[in-house]
Amino acid sequence: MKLYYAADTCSLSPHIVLRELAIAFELVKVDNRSKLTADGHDFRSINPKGYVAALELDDGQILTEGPAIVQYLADLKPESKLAPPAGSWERVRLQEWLNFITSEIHAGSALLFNTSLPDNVLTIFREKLFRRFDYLQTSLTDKAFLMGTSFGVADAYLYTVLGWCKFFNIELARWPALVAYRTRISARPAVQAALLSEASQ
Ligand SMILES: N[C@@H](CCC(=O)N[C@@H](CS)C(=O)NCC(=O)O)C(=O)O
Repeated sequence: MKLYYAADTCSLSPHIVLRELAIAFELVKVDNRSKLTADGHDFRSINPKGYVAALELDDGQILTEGPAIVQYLADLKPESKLAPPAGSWERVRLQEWLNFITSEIHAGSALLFNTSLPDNVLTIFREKLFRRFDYLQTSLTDKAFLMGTSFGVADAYLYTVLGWCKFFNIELARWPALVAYRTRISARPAVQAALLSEASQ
């Protein structure tokens, strides 16, 4: 299996999941500006959407979209319990979280990277994002992880996108449950290993 990734992006989420599951994989860096892979291929010929993450399976199929990739990976090792069984009500709850993260937090934060937008527009997007953080603060006040007591794929994703606050000068301390959540997840060996390997490539 190969994971196409770029540092400091959403591909950290499936990267963490691969390491949590102890699945053998190759990491291939993508230059998101030139769209070239570190081994010299045009990334768009691998993923025509032109963005990371992309997972190449051993049979050559390419799977894209972070929420789909992490669920696919978790289902390879159901005993890891990184996702509830497909078809269960709990799995629907996981999908509810993944969709919230992708559409509200990931997409909502991505807008803030666009510094060509006027300040008043960026303020509107920031305030909308802050309302989503308020909701997360309430949700994570009385539980360690999004799905309850154990770490799962939605946590790998939320951890990843919350990490972008440093790029927008958003002080996460305003949401103490989110700070504690990030600290808890940062301490996981798989997370440390993923961060280290992305930083050293
Ligand atoms: N819908 C995609 C979005 C992926 C995405 O936004 N990737 C960003 C990095 S976080 C990217 O590679 N952007 C480069 C580009 O769009 O050219 C997913 O959820 O996987």
